[in-house]
Parts: sequence; C-alpha cells; structure tokens
Amino acid sequence: MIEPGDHRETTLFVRADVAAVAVARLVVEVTAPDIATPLAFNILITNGVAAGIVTIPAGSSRTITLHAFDAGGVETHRGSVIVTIRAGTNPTIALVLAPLAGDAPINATLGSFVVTVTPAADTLSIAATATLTATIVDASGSPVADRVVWATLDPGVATVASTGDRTAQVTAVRPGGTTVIASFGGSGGTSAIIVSAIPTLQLIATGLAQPLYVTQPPTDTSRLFILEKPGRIRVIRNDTLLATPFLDITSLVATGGEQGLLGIAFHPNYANNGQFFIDYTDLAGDIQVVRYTVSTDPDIASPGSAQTILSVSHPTYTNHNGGLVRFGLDGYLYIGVGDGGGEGDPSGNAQSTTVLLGKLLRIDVDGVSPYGIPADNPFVSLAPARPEIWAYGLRNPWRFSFDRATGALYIADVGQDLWEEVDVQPGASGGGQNYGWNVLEGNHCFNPLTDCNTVGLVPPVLEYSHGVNDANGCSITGGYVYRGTRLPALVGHYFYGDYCGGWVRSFRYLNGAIQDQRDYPQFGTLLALTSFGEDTRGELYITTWYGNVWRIVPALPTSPAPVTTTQSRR
Ligand SMILES: [Ca+2]
Repeated sequence: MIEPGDHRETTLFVRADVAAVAVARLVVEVTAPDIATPLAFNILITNGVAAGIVTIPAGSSRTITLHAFDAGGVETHRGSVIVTIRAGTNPTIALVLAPLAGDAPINATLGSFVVTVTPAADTLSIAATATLTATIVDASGSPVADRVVWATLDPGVATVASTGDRTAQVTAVRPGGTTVIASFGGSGGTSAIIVSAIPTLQLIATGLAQPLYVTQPPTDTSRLFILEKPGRIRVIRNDTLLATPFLDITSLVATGGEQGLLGIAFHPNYANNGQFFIDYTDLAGDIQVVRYTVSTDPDIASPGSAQTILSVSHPTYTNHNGGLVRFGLDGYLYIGVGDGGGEGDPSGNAQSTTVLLGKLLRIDVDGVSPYGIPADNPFVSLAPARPEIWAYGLRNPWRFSFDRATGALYIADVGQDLWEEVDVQPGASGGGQNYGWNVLEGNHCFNPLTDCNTVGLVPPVLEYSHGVNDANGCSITGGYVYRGTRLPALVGHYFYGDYCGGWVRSFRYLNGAIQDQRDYPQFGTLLALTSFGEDTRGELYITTWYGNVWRIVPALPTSPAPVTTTQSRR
C-alpha cells in the first residue's frame, strides 16, 4: 500500500528575506543523533530573497541551523531550531537568524509543499485513458518545476504511468474506485478515479414459479433467497438453484390475482437467532405476517416454528395486499399493506387511520409477543388511530426499500389507471406522512376528480403517466438505491421498473430533487417485472413472472481469444 506520506525523506522549501541585510549566502545545516554526517545545503539568493529546497530524513531531534555569510565569507547571522520531521506534510517552521554583529535579524521559514492533481476526480470506462497533471507549490505559494512520483492505491482498478515531470496517464482496468497520488517532498496530491462499465443483466436462474422477490440474509454472501408466489422460498447458492425449497407453504397460501407469498425479511440478527418473517395471503385472503426460524440445516427452515405476528383482514378482493416486509436501519419491521383492493379504494381505507389497510406499518418484533409498538410511532397516542401506522394514504405499496447509506425510505405506490409514483422520506423522518391516495393519484385529484383538498398531503417525488393504452406502463415495481461496488457510477441511483412496460429506470434524489434520470434499453424488455432484490453487498437483482432471476452487473469487454502457448489458461 502506498500512501501520500510514505517517504523516508521530506523536502522542505526554505525562504528568507535578506534584502535589508548584507548577506550573500545562506547555508542550511541539519544534524541529528541518527545522521552520521551533518547535511548542508546552499540556498541561492536572488533579488534579496534566499529560496531553495532541502531534503531531510524523517525523524525526531533534527537540529536545523541556518548560517548567513557576507560577501567576504564571514558569518553574519545564525539561527537554530530542534524539530521532528515526519514523512508527509509538516507544519511550516519559523526561524529567526540572530545577528552576530550589529545587524538586523533575519526571519526565515521552512515549509511543506502543496501538490495538486487535476482533474481531482474522473470517471473512466474500462480501457479508457486520461491525463493527470500535478502542480507543486512551495510554502511561499510559488510553483516548483520539479518531478513528482505517481502511484495508484488499487492498480487492479486503474494503473498510472508517468509521462513527464508532472504528468501521467491513467488507464482504467476494471470497475471500481481508486486514488491516484502524485507525491513530492513528502506531500501528496490525489485524484479520485472511478472506473465504470455500463450495466447489463446476467441471468442467474430460470424456471422458477412466478418469482417475485430476491434477498439475502445479513452477512450471507453465498446464498440468495427467492420467493415463488405460490408459496415456496427457494435458495440459489453461488448461482446454483437448490432443488429443495427452504420453505414450502403452498398449502397455506391463496394465489389468486395478486395473492401469494409476497415478502420475506431476515432478522438483522439472523446469523444468531435464525428468525425470518414472511408476508402472505392465507386461504381466506387475509394478510399474514408470520415469524419462522431456520432448522439445524441452514438451507431448510423449520415449518413448525411458525408464529403469527400480525394478521390483516382482507376478505373482499384479491388485489392490493402490499406484501413486503423489511427491516429499517432502526431495527423495526416495516410492513406494506395495500388498500384492500377493488378499484378506487371503495371503503376509503387508505385515508382512515383506524384501519391497517393502505398503510406502511412499523412494529417491534424483538420485545413483547407477538409484537410491540415503537414508542416514537407517529400515531402512538392518537387513538383511535392504529399505533402500528408509520405512513398512510397508500394504494398498493408493493415494493418499498431503505437506502442503506442514508436510511431514506423509498415507496413505490402502484397507481389506479393513470399515474404511478415514488414517494421518498428522509432517514430522519418521524413518519406520519399522508401520501394522498385516494384523494390523489400521483399529483392529480382522484376523489373528487377536481378541486380536491390537498392540504397535508405529501406529493410523490416522481410520477409517470400510463400513457395511451398503457404505452408507458401500468404498474410500478419499486427497487433500491444502489449501494454496491460493481457499478460505481450508479451509486446512489434509485432503480425502479414497470410490470407492464418491462423497462428499468433510475434517478438520484438529492437535495429534494430528482436528478440524473437514466434508462437502460440494454436490459431489453423485462415483461412482467415483478420485483427488484438487493444482496448483502448492495448488488441488485430483478425477477420476472416468467421465471427468471437476473443480476445487474457491469458489461465487461469481451476477453480476447487466449494466446496459445505452453502456459495458456482460460
Ligand atoms: Ca400518493
């Protein structure tokens, strides 16, 4: 590992104004217990200013003595200081040279250099090159035309090669991030290099039965858990689908329309307690959130461990069950619940705080059984409002997620016939938001269709129209804020898609605004895009109704054909 200060010597810039004194030559002498022969440096004087460079081994107890001489070679001034010189940037040393015979004193400084690299940051595609330029400025602010040494913290991501005294060429190798450093005199300047590749899809499993979710237990990096809508949890280990399901509750699950096994959340402490929580519609159509535990076989859950945590009556319609369960960064379990179905929320559930339909709920599964209410839930002391409610005015929050870096909550709320939307609340939100349904569909009055009262309603940060004949889409599938490492240029992008449109898009939500919107035509059309998923490392997945599980990966250049030699290898 090379670091900016990783040098045994440090170069300092010496400067003294000698215009007012009769001095013709300045000598810097350096002694120390570990320096056998004293070092001496002649500093040139030009136009009344002594300026030059000295190189001093790092270490403690360096005695630096400045001697001034007149034109006749007689010493006129002397000043001394004992300092520690460290590898890297040192604070400026001030030194006074006292006159030896009736002259004015001389003020001198010994200071570090500042190295700056431009550009300070750059993003490159694989195999692309870029030129970096370093500038060196001494402690008096004057440029120094000397040679820098270049290094890169991760040559696997990008290499660097000197092309001149203060220029270098960076070559991008593989996706990731590295820091390129130009060093001089113990000081370093840096440029943050990101190597990006366009994302593409890697098919990692096929032939699943209506897969609609992908996740990974905390700390697990080898197994993905896939939900099959009819009621099975499947395991993909190292990209191989295991034949035996982790759990099969098909006999318990109603699967009409939007019903099925809809969500799973592994407990944040799953590695120790083996607990996970699933959300499904039971044979009566009601929503069940149930705790299970893993068996002694890590690839098999214990069917007998089932403990019902929360039930929500949902008897009338098969649609709008919500269905996702997910732990927030606060350790509480969040549950998305649809408005009860039908069209237009005929019972007005979403706007009623006395029912759990049309809500995002937040409960504590670690205290009292079957669950506790976090003391800071927004409706905790507002009876008859249900204290489980975190946010309301939702139609069918099929998929929501937390930005693992910021805690921000992204809810993709499926619209009625015209508008799909994404709602975002910051990580510091206290909850209690009313996201508008069924008064609003997106930003548009729904009930009533005109002159609706929008006071207190939180609009979406993004909406899109279905378009004529649903040409743009018909049902949003929410995803995740990308926090992985394989596609560094997309870090911070929220990915989402449309079930009918089969497209994937992303945006960044910064400072209260949608920015940097992108689409991904190279993914093709993912018809019946049921869900996104996120693994422990922050990489993202996509499932489609027709049985496929995809991973979003960087598109790497095609490797050249292997050269046939005695040492050729794949
Ligand atoms: Ca809304």
